[in-house]
Amino acid sequence: MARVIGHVDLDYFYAQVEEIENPSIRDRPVLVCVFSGRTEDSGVVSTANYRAREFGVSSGVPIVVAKRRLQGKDPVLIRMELAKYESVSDRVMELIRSQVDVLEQAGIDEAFFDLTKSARGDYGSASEIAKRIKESVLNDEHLTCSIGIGRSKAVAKLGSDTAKPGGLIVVLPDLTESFLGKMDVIRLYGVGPKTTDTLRSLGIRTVAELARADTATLEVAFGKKLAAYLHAAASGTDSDSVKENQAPSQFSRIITLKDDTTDPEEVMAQLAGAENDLRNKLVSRNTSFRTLSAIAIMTDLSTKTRSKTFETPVKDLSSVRNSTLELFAQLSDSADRGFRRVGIRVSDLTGNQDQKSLSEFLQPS
Ligand code: DCP
Ligand code: CA
Ligand code: CA
Repeated sequence: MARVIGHVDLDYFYAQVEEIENPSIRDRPVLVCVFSGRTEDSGVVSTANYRAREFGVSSGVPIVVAKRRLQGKDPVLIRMELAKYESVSDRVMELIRSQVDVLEQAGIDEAFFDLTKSARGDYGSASEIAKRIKESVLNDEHLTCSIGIGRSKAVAKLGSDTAKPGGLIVVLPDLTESFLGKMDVIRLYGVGPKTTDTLRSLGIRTVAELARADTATLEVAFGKKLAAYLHAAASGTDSDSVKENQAPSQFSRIITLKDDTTDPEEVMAQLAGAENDLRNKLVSRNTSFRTLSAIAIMTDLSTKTRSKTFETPVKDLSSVRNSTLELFAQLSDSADRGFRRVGIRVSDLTGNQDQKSLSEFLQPS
């Protein structure tokens, strides 16, 4: 059966999350910034929406430069809040994971997936599944994304890149060479500026030229392994499979409180959304936990945790809410200052890891 590989990437991710939270900023240039704190404007742009990109403002641009380029354009600058984007990312990944054979997360806003079985090797069916994935991400999270489908990871990634923003590109196996051909080598997955420079020095600029390049020459320049990958990627025959990510050993969610407080009831109320995210994550991964921890980051940025380990694995986080509340009450009793950020962590995970415990293994039922 023909391999059917997909790649999904969310559009202007951090900035899009901010737009969803505050739709009134949609038509203005939106910059998510990492402020380094030395002066008011020191730091860089983490990402920008497409409105801002029209004026040459994108990831990595210093905030001062961005402000100058957007003078008179009414830009919105927002402080980057990673935990928020991670939580959205987790939900999106779970949503997509449920619609594909295998999912391999490759970054906070992107993943490879395999559709070979569910599409039965058929690219028309794969296209339908990809459309449904896009719709579900839009319906459930209000986010737009771009998807590429092709016969290898490198082709799928180039597809989503080319489809951006908001598109879907299906590269039929027979059309792979013509799709890849004229592209600049720097656009290939895994090819950075350094590799590009070396390729240029060898007179190789396009993917087609790389596909035709002499193997021995590439091996001298890059070594056997990278040379083989480059050659395969350029001809769309890279054979690396989509691998489910390693099962993590813990999950956590941390939020910033609206006001510094140590009131456990108030903390629990503000944590409700995060707690629900964590609960759903465990459910969708069919994972239970034995250890529950409450985390508090104080106003002086020191961190304190209190943990409780249950006799038997817990499936539903909401069923132990009293314990979570109790742990925050303990943290509150010992606190000599307010909490700024709070979180819940679950660890000692079991289930869905496809790994039996040693005792189960030794005593087959
Ligand atoms: N990011 C960052 N610094 C960078 C590049 C990216 O902090 N130099 C963060 C912010 C992005 C996120 O990672 O929102 C995802 O990166 P992408 O490269 O996928 O870029 P975007 O999603 O922002 O935009 P695009 O629509 O081009 O995918
Ligand atoms: Ca992206
Ligand atoms: Ca990305």
